Amino acid sequence: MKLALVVALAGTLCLVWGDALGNTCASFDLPDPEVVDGEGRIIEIERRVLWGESYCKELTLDQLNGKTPKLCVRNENPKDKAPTGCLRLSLRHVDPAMIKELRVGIHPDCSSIPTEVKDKFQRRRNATKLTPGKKMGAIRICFDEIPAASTCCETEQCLVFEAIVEVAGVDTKVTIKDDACSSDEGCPYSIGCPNLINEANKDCVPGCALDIWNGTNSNDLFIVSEDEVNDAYLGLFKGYDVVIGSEGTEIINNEYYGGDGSTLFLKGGNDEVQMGPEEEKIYFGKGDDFAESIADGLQDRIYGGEGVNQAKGTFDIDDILKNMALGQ
Ligand SMILES: [Ca+2]
Ligand SMILES: [Ca+2]
Ligand SMILES: [Ca+2]
Repeated sequence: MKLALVVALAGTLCLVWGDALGNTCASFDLPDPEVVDGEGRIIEIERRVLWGESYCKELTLDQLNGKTPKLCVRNENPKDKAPTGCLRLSLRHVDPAMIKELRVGIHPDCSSIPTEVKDKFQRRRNATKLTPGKKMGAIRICFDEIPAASTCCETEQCLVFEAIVEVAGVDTKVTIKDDACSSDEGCPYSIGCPNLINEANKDCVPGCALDIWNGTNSNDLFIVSEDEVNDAYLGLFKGYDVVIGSEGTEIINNEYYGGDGSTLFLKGGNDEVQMGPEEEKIYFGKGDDFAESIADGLQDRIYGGEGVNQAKGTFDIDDILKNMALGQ
């Protein structure tokens, strides 16, 4: 009886305590991962993970040295084959020496952003408080800082950003300039909870020197580690898929399946992508890379990076190709 009362009291206290402290995106359990791959084989996936959208937005700042300044949002580089749970926001084409202050916040809803600066922006960085040797080009925010009343898995949140940049000797407040954002500078920001696939999960036929990584028919996050000996062959299947590649070779097959889109960060190595009928963003790095496209009526973006890069197949007129030569 006494024990039950203590447990009940502790439960109530926890609820009150939880409310007082405020729950965050990191407070809620994520759904169980998928149990079969896109071929219907049973595979072991340990868990889902929170993963933020990647995008770049223009700023209320004129061109600097002929380039358009942008804010780019990325998930931090994974550590130990898993996401860190934090996002990194960096200013492109702005000299870090010009940046006086950076502020970022993410809230559940663009219509109810707190007005007080300290509540509106969960993270703030000021140039006057920098440790020596550090630069002001970027700021981070983590899922355990984003207030949440329920799970953030597959939700659209609201991102707010401000910077103070010294332009021609004058401290200037800079915000995001984008049609998709609301007047008080809130931008829609999606948070997903893909299956984390961080190891090969299917044997290749004997004598084959590829490691096969099969995805599921839902959203997957593939993280290929740098210590892979063989080339990695990845089948993404359906869903919205993200691949964090390695400095080695990734061969991506998206040709037959299609899905809700994919974003591929393939880094170095001679990487190859057979593109599918979906909206694809491909960031190749160093190395001689190859993409084969099909015209699907959706805007794809293919960035070749360094090296001799080639694109083949059919394209839509609004596809963006950078550092990619068109082959036959
Ligand atoms: Ca998938
Ligand atoms: Ca690679
Ligand atoms: Ca390249």
